[in-house]
Amino acid sequence: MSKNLKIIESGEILDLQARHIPCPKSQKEFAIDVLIGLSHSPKRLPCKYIYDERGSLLFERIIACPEYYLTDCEVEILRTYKEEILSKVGGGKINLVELGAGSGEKTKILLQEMIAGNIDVTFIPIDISSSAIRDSTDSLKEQIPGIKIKGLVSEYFKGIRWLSNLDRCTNVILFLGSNIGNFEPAEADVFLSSLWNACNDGDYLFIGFDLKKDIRLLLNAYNDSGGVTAEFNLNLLRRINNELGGDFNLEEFQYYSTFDAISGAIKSYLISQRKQNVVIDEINRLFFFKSWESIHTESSYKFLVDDIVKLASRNGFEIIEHFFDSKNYFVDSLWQVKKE
Ligand code: AVJ
Repeated sequence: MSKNLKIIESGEILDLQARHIPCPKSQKEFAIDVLIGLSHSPKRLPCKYIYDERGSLLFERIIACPEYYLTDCEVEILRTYKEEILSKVGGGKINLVELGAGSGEKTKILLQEMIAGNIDVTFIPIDISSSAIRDSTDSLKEQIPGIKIKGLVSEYFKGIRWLSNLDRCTNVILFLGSNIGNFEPAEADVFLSSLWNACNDGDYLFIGFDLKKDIRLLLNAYNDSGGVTAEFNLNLLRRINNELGGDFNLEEFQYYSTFDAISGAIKSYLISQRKQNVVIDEINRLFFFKSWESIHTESSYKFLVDDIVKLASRNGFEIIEHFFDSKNYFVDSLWQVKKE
């Protein structure tokens, strides 16, 4: 770790993932995860692989769908409570760290408020995708002149640990958009306790949760009338075709998503509409699909406030405040790391 320590200048991007070998490590991981997922019964694929360049653009289009209420709610929360949120985290030197940087639109609301309030802030987007970091860094530098940005291309925890070795700032970590909902419950605990370990006492986590609500609203959000969410999920198979030499016929797979009331999650699937074989060259495998056999592609967990309270306390965080939108569809919760 300490060998990696190097002060990065504002505007510079440090790539902790850089490898000087022709076959990137990430490509091998993709192949292995596809092999494991399609060999599993029932078949499954990790949703993180939806997000190549095309997948990220499709997600931007989902955000623009009228049925997908999550982003609008969170933007409303940030616009309404930005001053209150910032008054809670105090006025010292702050690292605003964003996990899974996205387009930076929501973060911009907080950053502009901090800069207007003369808070000494450095924005640190952390993402394993260097193109995502490059894009959000470039657009924010353009939109907020004089902003200090240090992009970190790294796995989340490696990046945060690197930060806490670096300086004595308060870290305010953003994990927005109900991205936490993509983890299975046991994985969410591993994620939060690892985050706690990487943080210093007194650091903050500002984390978004989509709340349980009328099931019709939930179902509509994942079944938009324009079929964008279907395309988004199918992008997984397209990526396997393009990057791993797969021969999935996308027309033969139907997107289906449903609310599982027992686990409390929207579960999304790609379903083989007929009996077929799929060859994936890069992993030297042929996969057999029965007719109507499913591949689980994504879980999007929905929460009760009570679930959130337990999640925080179980993993060593103290809840400072919940910020709700006016419809009570979504909550951004401000937590503080307690180590003493
Ligand atoms: C970005 C993970 C929060 O689960 O709602 C949107 C992704 N999937 N539509 C979600 C997604 C289908 C989204 N998250």
